[in-house]
Amino acid sequence: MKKLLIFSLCLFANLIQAAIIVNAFNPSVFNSNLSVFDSNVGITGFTVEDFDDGTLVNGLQVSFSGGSASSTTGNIANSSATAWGTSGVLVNAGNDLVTFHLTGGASSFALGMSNMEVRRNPDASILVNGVAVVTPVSGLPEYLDTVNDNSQKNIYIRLDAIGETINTVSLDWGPQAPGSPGLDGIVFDHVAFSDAVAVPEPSSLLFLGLSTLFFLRHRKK
Ligand SMILES: [Ca+2]
Ligand SMILES: [Ca+2]
Ligand SMILES: [Ca+2]
Repeated sequence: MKKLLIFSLCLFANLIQAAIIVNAFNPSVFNSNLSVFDSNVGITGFTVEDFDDGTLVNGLQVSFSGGSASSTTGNIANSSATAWGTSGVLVNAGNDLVTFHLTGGASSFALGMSNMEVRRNPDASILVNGVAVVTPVSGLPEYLDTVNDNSQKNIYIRLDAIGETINTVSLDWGPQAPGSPGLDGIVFDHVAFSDAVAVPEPSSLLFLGLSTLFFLRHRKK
């Protein structure tokens, strides 16, 4: 019984170490009433960056193709057709890797993506803390791409961390498709995140389990 309990605790500690839950939403959930949209995708109360200027909200930085992280960027465009919030958007501007840095950590992170083209970069994937969690983005059933060109919202994704902190979220284009007309230009918008929550270390969970065992043993006597 004791061995089983310790084994279960260790298993539990392992399970909560690396869980990123991917919640994907088809563009049909978009609503120009942003409080309705935020509710539809589960980000009510989150901190939101809508890219109406080149200054990012506190807690968010961005880097391009392995460059240094910055809280300001010039890669801003205006495109109400592809925006997931107000009309300003972030563009990759010829870079095949874009990384969002959560400087204080986050328990959830969400973003809208538009202008994706499978014909250019079919393997575009999302990494959390350097580990791939969605490969490829276009493989998600909620992904919409009817024009394979630069005029459409493709998908909104919310990532929820269980038992870990999100420090970085990267979009990695992967290799270009054979005969591709060039690197895909992608639009990001309505990036949202919630503060990190304190996560108990696996060792403290084990300590808690052993303390409980000790308590149970002594209660029996
Ligand atoms: Ca916007
Ligand atoms: Ca801003
Ligand atoms: Ca594109």
